[in-house]
Amino acid sequence: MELISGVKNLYKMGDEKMKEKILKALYGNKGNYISGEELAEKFGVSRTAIWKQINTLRNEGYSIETTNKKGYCLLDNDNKLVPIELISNVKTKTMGKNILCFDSIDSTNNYAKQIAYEAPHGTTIISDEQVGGRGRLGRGWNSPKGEGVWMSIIVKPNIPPTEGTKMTQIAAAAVCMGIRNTTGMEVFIKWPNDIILNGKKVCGILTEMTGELNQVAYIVVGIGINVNIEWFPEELKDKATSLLIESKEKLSRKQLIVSIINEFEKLYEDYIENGNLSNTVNICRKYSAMLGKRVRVIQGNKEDMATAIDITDEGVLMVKLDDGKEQLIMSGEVSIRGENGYI
Ligand code: BTX
Repeated sequence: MELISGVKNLYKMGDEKMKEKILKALYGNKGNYISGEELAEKFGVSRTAIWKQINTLRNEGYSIETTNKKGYCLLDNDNKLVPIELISNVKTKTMGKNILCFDSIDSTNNYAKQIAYEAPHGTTIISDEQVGGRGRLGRGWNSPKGEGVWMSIIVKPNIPPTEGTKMTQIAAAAVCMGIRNTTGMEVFIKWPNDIILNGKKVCGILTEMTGELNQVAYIVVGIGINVNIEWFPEELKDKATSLLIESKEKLSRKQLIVSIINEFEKLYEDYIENGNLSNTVNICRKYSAMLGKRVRVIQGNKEDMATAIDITDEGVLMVKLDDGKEQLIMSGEVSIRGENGYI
């Protein structure tokens, strides 16, 4: 597990701090040269010290060009996820204002849970790849390197645990709007935690909560989006897709991340500050992949056919069973599948 960089590092002493400062200066001047002399003067260190840090940054994967005369230039590598770049582009108060980026990790949700108590609200963990990505109920989540958004946001809402499932609805609405706004692609929400594109799963959300009986300590909202994945293993081929497969275009993960964090904060604040879930629910209804459709309601060994008829103001799915009875479905209790069984 290698931490590329993060604001957390700013609190470390010496080299790490200097490296972040240099990166920030290069990033602020992206595509242009800054001389070693200028950097050395600016930060009160020798040119050799600057050169040493530049080499470390290069080893971490940053594309930094050097010429003797002009100095150093950070090249625009659109696929590299850099905390400062993401942090300076989000238009939020707290969400995504502390971002940690990893090269590889087991699961961003696992890491988020490890640091959740000390991490500030809104801290976001992103990894280029996950080697132990998780879905619900111990299922796996395929997370290949450089081709997806694998991220977890830590939130600390002042709510009782019974309200925690609303975070999944808020995240689903934010991802749906984020993808629609940045790509124009017509994605839909399969209640409670999947985003669907052309009938296949393009994103999954895994919300994990810790707390006392009456009070949530933290919630980790894990979001996995198949962005530039070109192919899926045999067992996923029929049910999974990516934005690239459907649009035939490589897309910017950065723009997508920034847009989702912005949308997430808006909907989150609306609910936490104003007790208003209606914007979230309206998005979940408007872009529902389920309403009016036939669904299978699976509870333990029991399976019933039904029609999805509404998402309530509380974000709960209402179905009409074939025997005519209406039933409210709480997420986590029951598994809902499309009629064809794929998603
Ligand atoms: P889920 O339980 O609804 O879906 C998991 C199922 O989806 C798997 O059993 C498999 O059939 C299918 N699947 C696996 N990988 C993919 C994929 N890349 N695309 C489409 N379908 C797939 C969904 O759980 C919640 C997934 C959350 C993933 C994020 S990524 C960041 C964070 N960290 C982490 O470990 N999980 C979350």
